[in-house]
Amino acid sequence: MDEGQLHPHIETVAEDIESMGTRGAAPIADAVASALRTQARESEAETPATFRAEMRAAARHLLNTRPTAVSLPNALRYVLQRMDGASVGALCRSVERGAAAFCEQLDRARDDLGEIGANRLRDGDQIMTHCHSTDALACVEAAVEQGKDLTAVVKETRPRKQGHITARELREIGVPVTLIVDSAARRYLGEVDHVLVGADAIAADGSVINKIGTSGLAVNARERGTPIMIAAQTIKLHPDTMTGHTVDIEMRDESEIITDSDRDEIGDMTVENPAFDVTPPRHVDAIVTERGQFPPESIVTLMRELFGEGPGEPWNEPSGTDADV
Ligand code: RI2
Repeated sequence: MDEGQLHPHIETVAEDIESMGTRGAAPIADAVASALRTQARESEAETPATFRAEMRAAARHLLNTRPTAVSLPNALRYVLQRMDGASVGALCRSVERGAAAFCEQLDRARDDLGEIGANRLRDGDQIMTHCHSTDALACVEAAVEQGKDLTAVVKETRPRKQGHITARELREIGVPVTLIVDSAARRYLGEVDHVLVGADAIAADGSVINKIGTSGLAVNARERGTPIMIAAQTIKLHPDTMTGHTVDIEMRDESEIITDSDRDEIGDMTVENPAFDVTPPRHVDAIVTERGQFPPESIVTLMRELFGEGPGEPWNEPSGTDADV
């Protein structure tokens, strides 16, 4: 369909996600589900076929913003798979219902995950964090609400220093924070009781895709005997990986890590800025979800339960010429 029929809100949401104004799996998922709802509400489509085509085009536009954040396609899948009805009105209502249900589940999932994760944290424990994860923070918040005293070693997390957000939010709930540069992590690993991080995606074999630096941290934590706990709602499970697909690692702009003048001074070189890396399951102790905690190797069972043997891609145009399916 003509992308001109996309509601301007779709473009705004896509830009926010691309520029990381909206970031983290749950906020991204919430934003795209809500964007589909706006697209549906404001649609001027006159036929069900046009309405469906508009929704698919909106989804495709959102889909291409951040390749590694699997919550994005999972949110789109959830809403589009529930799009149903014989009239534009009925279709629209089904999208609104789907988006509302999805966003409500997200809120509940975070709380449930937090309660489960908090059970792994004991009074007096020290955690080490990497980047900023609302799911990881939910575990700390729930533990604090249970009356446990925790302290945190917070890695600043180059290049965008999202560790600062973690530090601020931990301070807001009264957790004492020690901020360190990323390369100092190993020095502190012997003192901490848990490495607690989030995930951007979890593959069927239990590999964890998270902010660049997580895999090195996990290797060091293993060597020090520090348990590694991943907090990840089930929207992070990557159903495509059940059929052997690998996860695309987003490469971000070099301007996040070097200024033009520094670059000019150094001279000709290649600069690379991968946003994420892959931690193999053998370095992970537990994946905490809203459905319970799992050893990484058994996450595929949960994935099959939630997604079946392989997901469809509801944003693709159906084959054949009549798009009204
Ligand atoms: P929540 C972040 O990536 C971090 O890698 C973090 O661990 C992960 O998303 C999950 O965050 P980015 O969006 O969904 O900052 O737990 O690139 O908030």
